[in-house]
Parts: sequence; C-alpha cells; structure tokens
Amino acid sequence: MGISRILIANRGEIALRIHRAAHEMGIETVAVHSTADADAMHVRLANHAVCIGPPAAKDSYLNVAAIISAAEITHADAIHPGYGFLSENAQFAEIVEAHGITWIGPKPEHIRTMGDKVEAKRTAGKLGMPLVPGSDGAITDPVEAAKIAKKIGYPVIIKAASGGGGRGMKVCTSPDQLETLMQQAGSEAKAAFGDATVYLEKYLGNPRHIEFQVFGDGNGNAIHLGERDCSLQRRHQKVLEEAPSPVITPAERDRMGGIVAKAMADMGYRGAGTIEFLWEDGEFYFIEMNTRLQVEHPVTEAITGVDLVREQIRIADGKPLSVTQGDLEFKGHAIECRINAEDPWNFTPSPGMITAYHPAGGMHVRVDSGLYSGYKIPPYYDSMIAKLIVYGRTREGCIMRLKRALEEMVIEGVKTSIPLHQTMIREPDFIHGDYSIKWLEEWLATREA
Ligand code: MV4
Repeated sequence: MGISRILIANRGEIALRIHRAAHEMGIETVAVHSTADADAMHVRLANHAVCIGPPAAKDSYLNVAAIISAAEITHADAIHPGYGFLSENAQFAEIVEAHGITWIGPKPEHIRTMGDKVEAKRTAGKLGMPLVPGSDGAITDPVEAAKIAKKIGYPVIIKAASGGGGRGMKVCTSPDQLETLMQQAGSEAKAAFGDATVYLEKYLGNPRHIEFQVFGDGNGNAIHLGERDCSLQRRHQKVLEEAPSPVITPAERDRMGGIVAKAMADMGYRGAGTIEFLWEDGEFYFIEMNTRLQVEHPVTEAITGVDLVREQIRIADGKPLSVTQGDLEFKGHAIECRINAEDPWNFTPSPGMITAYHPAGGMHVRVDSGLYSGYKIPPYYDSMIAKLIVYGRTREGCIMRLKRALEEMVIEGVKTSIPLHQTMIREPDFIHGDYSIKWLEEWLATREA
C-alpha cells in the first residue's frame, strides 16, 4: 500500500522539486498544466501529464474540478499542492480528502485556523509563543482601539484578519488618525478579501523577519529545523534568504525552536509549517504561520541534510518523522538567491525565450529551476525562474562561493535579477549580516538618488 502516484498541483521549479523527491522514493508523478506550460520541464519529466485549462491561473492551477478530475483519470492517490495556488486552501484540502485522495499537507482545520490572522495569533498565544503586544483579537470599537493604542504606545499598526503577505496594513502614528485609518483598513480589507475584520498591534520600526521551519506527524510529535532569515525583501517579495540567521545564537535557536516545536506537538500539527516572527532588540514576536512548504525551504535542507519534500510525503503516507530533534544538527551556512525574469533595477517583468542556459555547479551549489535552452518563459505567472542555493561551512565561505556561482550562471534571452544579487552581496551591511526588513528598499532608493 502507500502512496504510489502523486499529482503535482503546481508549476515551475517547485513542481520539478516535488517530482524529484517523488521519483527518488519510487513514486510516479502526474503533472497538471495550463496550455501555456505544455513545454515545461516538469511536464516532460512526469510519468503522466494532463492539460487542465487555459493560461489564467483561475482557469487552470486554481481550477479545483479540473484538478480532481485529472487525479481520478490518472489514478493519482495523492496530491501535493506546492506553494501558492491551492496550497493554503482548506476547502481544497477537504475536497481532496473527500475523494479518497491523500492530501500532502496539514490538516484542513489547521490550514483554516492559520489563514485567519486573528485566530492564528490567538492560537499561537495559547500555545506559548511570544506575541506582538496589541488587541486581544479583532477590534471594531474606535474608543476601545484608542485605549489599547495608548496602553501599548504609538505607532501602532492596523492589520486585516484575512490579510497576510503585507496586504491591508496601516501604520498609525497618533490618536487623531486612529479612527480614520481603522475605517480605511476595514473597507480596504472588505474590498480585497470580503472580510472587514481588523486587529491592532504595536508597530515595530526596524525588525528582522525570522521564520522557524517546523514539522509534525499529526499525532503529537513535532520537531523544528531551525530558522531562516528572510529580511531581504522588496514589496513583500523575498529576494535572498539565509539559514541560520546571522543574529541568532545557538542558545536562542534551541530556546525558540523548543517553544515552536512544543506548540506544534500540542496542536497535533501534521506536515511542514513555517512560523513567522518579527525580531527586534533580541526579542521574537509571532506574526503569522504558513501551513505549506516555502520557496526558501532549500536553505534549511542544506544546513540540516533533511529532504523536506520527502518528509512531507512520508508523513502524508502515515509514516513517522524520519529524524528526532536529538538527531538534528545545524551545520554550516546556506544562502538562496531568487532569480527572477525581470529587470534587476526597475523590476519590470522580462518573459520570453531563453537562448542560452548554463546553471552554476560545483561543490555545495544547487540550482532549482525548470529552465532549459529554447524554453519560452510565459508572461502569465510569477517571474521567479530559478533558485540558486549555496552552502558553505561558514557564512563568509558561503558568500565567497555564492559570488563564484553567480558569476557562473548563464541565462540569456531575458533580463534577470542576477546583477542585483551580485551587487547586493558585496555591500558591507550584507557582508556583516547587518540588515532589517527595510534594508533592501532603502538601499535601492539610495542607489537611484
Ligand atoms: C508588522 C510590521 C511591523 N510591526 N507588524 C508585513 C507582512 C506581514 N506578514 C506582516 N508584516 C509586517 N508586520 C508589526 N506589528 C512590519 C511588517 C512588514 C514586514 C514584515 C516581514 C517582512 C517584510 C515586511 C515588510 C514591511 C512590513
């Protein structure tokens, strides 16, 4: 018994990543793809391929009926959603399970809880995670809001319960703006997510974004795989991630890791998860939990030696975690550069034909990408076309190797973000690990001036 054929409900490098893990486990794969992705690498490599609709994601990669039909027709016994698209859609997870198909993901109830940021925060607090000071749940009454804001101190931030990824947030610096900004945040949230619920938090001015990778078996056993520093981002799009964070000591990692792993064990969490914190002045503050595999998972794989996709498949198949907390060691340093088909300085998308492709190689260099020479990048989807992941025994060694690997990468025919990475990693602030979530945008602004 067990899983023998996985339908991959995604595209691009992550579809290929899932295919590779499956094949290494002796499991067949089914690629589902839009008409725009017929020539994609993962479609070529998969054992079976089904076209599920036209280019627009809502008609293909988000088309639940088409995906379930493809699974039935090809006798897939499991579905892996990757990241984005349907990966954090609790209803989709329920539909998959109702069809007798194994869902390679967390329990639907946990996806739903964490999708509501107010519920997520309440749950995290009950489970013993440190929270950003703020309203205890949703807030509607401006008088009540003013009391809380006064108590925690200005500036405060108003966030949408259905938001996430930075959408629907308002920073409020003084009491006379509070009511107006609450109304604005509420109506924007209603328009964007169909839910006007907002909550209030102390605004942290210059934090880092540090997230912990967790894994649960769904039966009360859970582990953490350390943290990733994802502070280098522009407009809520991560650009470069590293593990471990340059600012977290082994003792802090063990302490916070212990808290998050116990929380996951106590809730009976199943599968892969990421717990996001803001970190400022040596303190962690929970903000959100992502109930999916993340783009940046390879840096964790590099420093732990654990194949996270293999682990997801094993757990979905009812097997125990393959490692205990005691087995895990965090060794060396890893950096991931997200390579996008876009102008490196003004970020305008640059889809089109790849005329030459030579990925970097050599010791401790990994490239996750579905690119090949002659491939045409379609204009309909995310612009990320490759991830370069480099490992070194030390952070310094990792950066040296990253410079070498970026030099080696050849992607011709489209503009890419490689020059951005090459310039950024030579900045003294980066070299010293001295950056916050604001660093990249401020640096780009000073370069323009
Ligand atoms: C914050 C914050 C400052 N203070 N919350 C943005 C995305 C969402 N996940 C939460 N976000 C933030 N919440 C408080 N109380 C600043 C941000 C934020 C941010 C967080 C992580 C990574 C990049 C960011 C960029 C801008 C703002």
